Amino acid sequence: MKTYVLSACLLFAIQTMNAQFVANYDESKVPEFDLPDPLTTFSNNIIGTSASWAEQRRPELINFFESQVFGKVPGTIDSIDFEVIEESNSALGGIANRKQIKVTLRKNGKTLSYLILLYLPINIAKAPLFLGYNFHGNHTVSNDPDIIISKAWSLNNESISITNHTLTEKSRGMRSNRWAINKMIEAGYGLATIYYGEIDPDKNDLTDGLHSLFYNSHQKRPAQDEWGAIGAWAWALSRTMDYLENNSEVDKSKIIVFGHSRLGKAALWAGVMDERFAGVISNDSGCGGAALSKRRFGETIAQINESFPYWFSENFKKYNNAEEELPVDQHELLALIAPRPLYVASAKEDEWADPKGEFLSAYYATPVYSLFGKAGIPAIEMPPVNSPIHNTVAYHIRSGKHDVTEYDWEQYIKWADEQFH
Ligand code: GTR
Repeated sequence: MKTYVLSACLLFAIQTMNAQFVANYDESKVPEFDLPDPLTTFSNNIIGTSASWAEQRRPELINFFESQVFGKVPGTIDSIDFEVIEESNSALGGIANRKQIKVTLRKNGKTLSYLILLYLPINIAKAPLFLGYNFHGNHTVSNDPDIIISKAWSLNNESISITNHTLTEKSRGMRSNRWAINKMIEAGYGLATIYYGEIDPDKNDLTDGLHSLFYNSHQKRPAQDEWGAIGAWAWALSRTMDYLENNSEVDKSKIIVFGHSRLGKAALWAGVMDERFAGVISNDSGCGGAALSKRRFGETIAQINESFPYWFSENFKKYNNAEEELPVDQHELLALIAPRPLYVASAKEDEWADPKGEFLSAYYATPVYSLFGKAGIPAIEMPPVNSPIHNTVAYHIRSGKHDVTEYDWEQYIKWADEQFH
């Protein structure tokens, strides 16, 4: 009886603790931690060449992130079709071509469809391209009246007129501030974007969306080491690449995958798993993205798994309040992108995402880039606000909040010009 009372108290205390999670924003309270060396294998072999990185270290790190963090993809798709359902050669006031492509995935007799919205600059035979998810429907990225409105479930967001989990005409163009499309097109880049809710609705329910195609007849959830929502979002970026690499107007050697916040986590994971992506941009991706978990600054593993229990694999929950047990950290996720160009960006007022942890992660990924003779982050001191470092590994911290701004896109375009043109 005593034991029961004690454990009930303990349970209550833990629940209360979670409900009242107080993020640490005090640098002096960051715990001491040992950061794993990306160039030492789990069995203590030192990696000294790019070949041994590729043969020994990269596979074991991928294996860890797959089975313990984002989760494995349980198999392959039976078939995939691409159909251009709408197009124009005079979009955005005549500066771009537009295509809307319906992708249909089939498995186990089930089907999932989503739409790619693609803008390409006119008069460029093969354009480099940014590919990234949007949060609230393709029609929110531009005022373009011909963008098809998704019927998929959406998180509500009254600031952009989304209620009843339904996307409507009211929010057309309301997120155009996050997508500097004219700047991209004028600089000679295309944009491909997808509404992430068409792949897996962002709610605590893994019975629907992409996961359900892969289930056997009685299954309701992925297995312990299988994908959560982020894994599904990342995987569909690769299916989108399957289309883009066969579009003759796109330069398939210059497709840069981009994502903000939770979708930045997905972009990083897609960039790791699919080496067809020539570059990766993580905008304010935070915990489970670019930020080091072991710092426990801002959002922590326990907190993200509590708020979003369906984002990562079940296995990742083993590390709730046990970051010291993790034999990896997120700098190694970044290192898995090497030698391809990688941009990590933070925002000064986005402490929840731990800007310093995002910076240090890029810094500690640098030795792997050095193995390939590529320049990363040269010094451990963070650069001042709005003073980007543009190397193969790039970083900036801009003034302002958790967001994607014109400033961010100006930097990404400038850096992409240096890396890819
Ligand atoms: C927050 C979450 C972050 C980040 C963010 C976003 O609620 O805690 O990890 O993903 O959402 O996606 O905007």
